[in-house]
Amino acid sequence: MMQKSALNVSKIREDFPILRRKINGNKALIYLDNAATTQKPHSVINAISDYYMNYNSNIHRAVHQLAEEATVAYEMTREKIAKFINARSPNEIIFTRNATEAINLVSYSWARRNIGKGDVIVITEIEHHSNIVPWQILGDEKAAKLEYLRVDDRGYLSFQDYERYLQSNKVKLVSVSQMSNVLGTIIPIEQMIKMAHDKGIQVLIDGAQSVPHMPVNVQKMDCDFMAFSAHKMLGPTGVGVLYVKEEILEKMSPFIGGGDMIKEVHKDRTVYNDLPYKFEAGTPNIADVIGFGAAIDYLQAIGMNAVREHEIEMTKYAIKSLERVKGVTIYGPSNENHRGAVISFNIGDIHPHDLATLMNDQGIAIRSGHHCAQVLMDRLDLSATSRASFYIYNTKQEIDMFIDALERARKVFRI
Ligand code: C6P
Repeated sequence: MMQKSALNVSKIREDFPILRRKINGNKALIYLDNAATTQKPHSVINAISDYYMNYNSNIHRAVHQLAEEATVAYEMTREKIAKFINARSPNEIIFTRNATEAINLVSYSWARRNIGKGDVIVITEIEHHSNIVPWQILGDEKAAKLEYLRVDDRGYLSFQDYERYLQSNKVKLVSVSQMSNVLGTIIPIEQMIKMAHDKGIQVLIDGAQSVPHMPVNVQKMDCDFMAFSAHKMLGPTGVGVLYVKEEILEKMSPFIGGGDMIKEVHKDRTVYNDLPYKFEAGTPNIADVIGFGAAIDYLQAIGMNAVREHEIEMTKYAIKSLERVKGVTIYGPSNENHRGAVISFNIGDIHPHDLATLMNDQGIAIRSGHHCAQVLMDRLDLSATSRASFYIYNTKQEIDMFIDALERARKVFRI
């Protein structure tokens, strides 16, 4: 079957060596766990090994040629990311280990100064644990309150609740995920940010699931902070990004103290380095930041509008196909324009771990469990779901094979 797609998927697939892997002896790998982490193209793998083979060196310190080359490559990635999300300046881009650390950086360096007793942090019921636990820790420490915006069964937010919290004049921070990693729901964050800013409240966007899958423009959405991870967008593990508006970053306290984040250290005082280095203490993950630069190049070359279009097409096809499977319940918005390419579902009373194990027998990688979103699971009265999530290299043929495998599983469990 010819595939209609905004992307040349068969050409893209050639760039990903792992897609030639066999699972369980002879089963072609069908990788549908992209919300957890994506696969890496040759260009990313090569950029990392090129650094280690040809110019491995520490950065920002020495004057020798290797150090100069490594520094330029590292800083080039910062510039590429700034362009990718349309930040005003590369100084607004801080490298972290992952999205989780980026959110924690905001909680330690900004929120501990700006949130106090009786203040309120507003998050939502769809949040990943990474956007819940840091605020619980802060709330316990500062006697601040954490409020959850309720969502309906499809993951749509209650704007009435939101309006009510904002009116209370106690809210100091709104921190929301742009796209749910369980339901796929895309949150209308531009509207949320505008409403918060009208009250002088800062907004953090957890972009871990959105930045890899759709065009994201931080100046247009006007968020104050945004966190995301390289490994969910073709890049290596161990690198995350925190975007912060420069005027806010200038007033933030350091996160971790040590080398590279300082200009001068004396017995009794330290002068911190310029932005963004003040927030990057110690030797960073140089090789993987450079690898991330190659991932950004790859995504820029195919275009984020085309990525989003391809995923809408895949999601629509997958939902239609899944709906025909007897006993299936699909969670999240039914309109593919309101959601990303992540589909959580259950079939009858088959436990998601059992289903994922049967899928694996057939070479198909899906995720099962609570997806680090237990508050949402409680809200939906579920202990777990199965989850299939797509990216640029997935095809409708793979979805057909996934559906065939589900039908076989259904028979095994007599559903
Ligand atoms: N979600 C998933 O399978 P890290 O682990 O820091 O790279 O990303 C954390 C994170 C934050 N926010 C959202 C919305 C996320 O989906 C994730 C990671 C993975 O759904 C691993 S649990």
